[in-house]
Amino acid sequence: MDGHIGRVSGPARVAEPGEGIGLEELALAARNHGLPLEAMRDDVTPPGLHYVLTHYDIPAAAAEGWELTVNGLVRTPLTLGTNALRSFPAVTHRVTMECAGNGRARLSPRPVSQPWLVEAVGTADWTGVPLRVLLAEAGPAADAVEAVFTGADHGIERGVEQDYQRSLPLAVATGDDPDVLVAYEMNGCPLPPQHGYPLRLVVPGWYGMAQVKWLRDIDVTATPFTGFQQAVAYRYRQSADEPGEAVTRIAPRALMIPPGFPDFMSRARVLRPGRVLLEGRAWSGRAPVTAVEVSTDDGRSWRAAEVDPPGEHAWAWRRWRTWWNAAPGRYVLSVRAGDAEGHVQPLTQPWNRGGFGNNAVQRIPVLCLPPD
Ligand SMILES: Nc1nc2c(c(=O)[nH]1)N[C@H]1C(S)=C(S)[C@@H](COP(=O)(O)O)O[C@H]1N2
Ligand SMILES: [Mo]
Repeated sequence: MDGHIGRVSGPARVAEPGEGIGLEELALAARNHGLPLEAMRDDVTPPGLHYVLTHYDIPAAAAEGWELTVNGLVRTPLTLGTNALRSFPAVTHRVTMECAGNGRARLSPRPVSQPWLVEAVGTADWTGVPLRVLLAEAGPAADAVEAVFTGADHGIERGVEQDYQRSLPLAVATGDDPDVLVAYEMNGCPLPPQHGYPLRLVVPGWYGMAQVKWLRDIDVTATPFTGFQQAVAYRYRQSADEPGEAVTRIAPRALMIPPGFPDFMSRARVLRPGRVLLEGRAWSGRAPVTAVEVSTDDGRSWRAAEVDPPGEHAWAWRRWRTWWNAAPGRYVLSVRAGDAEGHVQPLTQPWNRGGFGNNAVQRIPVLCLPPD
């Protein structure tokens, strides 16, 4: 590690026992906001309410003059402006995106990083060109194994100066399940600056780290990428010195729109007795959601909720709902999803050092008031 950089950028660490969230984490949390959970009422998240996670600064970017290069082990290297990209047939996919660190703040011990609770999620209609169409144009060599994606943002992380870079296996990059997009529109408008203007990668079903924003280069390579965001960060590991396993697809999760009304400071929920609609969304990047269950007694008993049929948007969250007859008292509400591959959300979170892939069930304490 460079001595000067080491002074401003330390190694990864987990919090000391009892250590609260510090000012550095507060600064991250204020830059990288989550989805207000009530916004799950919308199929497509309204502009500005989708969660945001940006490691460094949002780069100054103009569509005019922006060039995406495709090079490395290809027959025909490409340089594409945004108008050239728009001349390919456009494809739109509705995709639920979630940060791999969602849920991290509840781990114990807590990995010190962006302290998400459960709200690092959003759903958008992304429009762009299928990546496989661009790669077919360029013609990867027979011995190519990966495509490496580089964003225009630059920073230091854990002592390593870098552009934000991630790779995908060539089979994923050139395949159609999921249909990876080089996107230039979000919800029918040019990408907002914080979501990657003017170009980003969208990898349906994968956690957020794969969805490279401010995309400027695609490099087809003969060897697997060993850059920081691939080989150091975003690995499931128990200790700092093991290689760990790559973080890829989104584990199943259901979230509830907190019912009733909140206290400003504590956000504790209050409601009046009677029939209460419990509703929210469920998704999985691994296989279709097959069941959603709700508990009103802190996970002791569960009953099935009604889930919308899959519909045409295979990579988008689905609405679920059930009615609850609330009597005065205190409750903890929870919801859990299971998918067609048999993955079910755990009641307690298995721990990993980076705090990735946390899909332990949400717990919502509520107070039901006595009748007026
Ligand atoms: N260039 C670049 N791409 C990036 C990131 C980044 O910091 N720089 N953050 C990644 C992470 S960790 C997440 S969770 C998603 C967040 O996408 P969003 O801000 O559009 O919701 O972008 C990914 N793509
Ligand atoms: Mo993320």
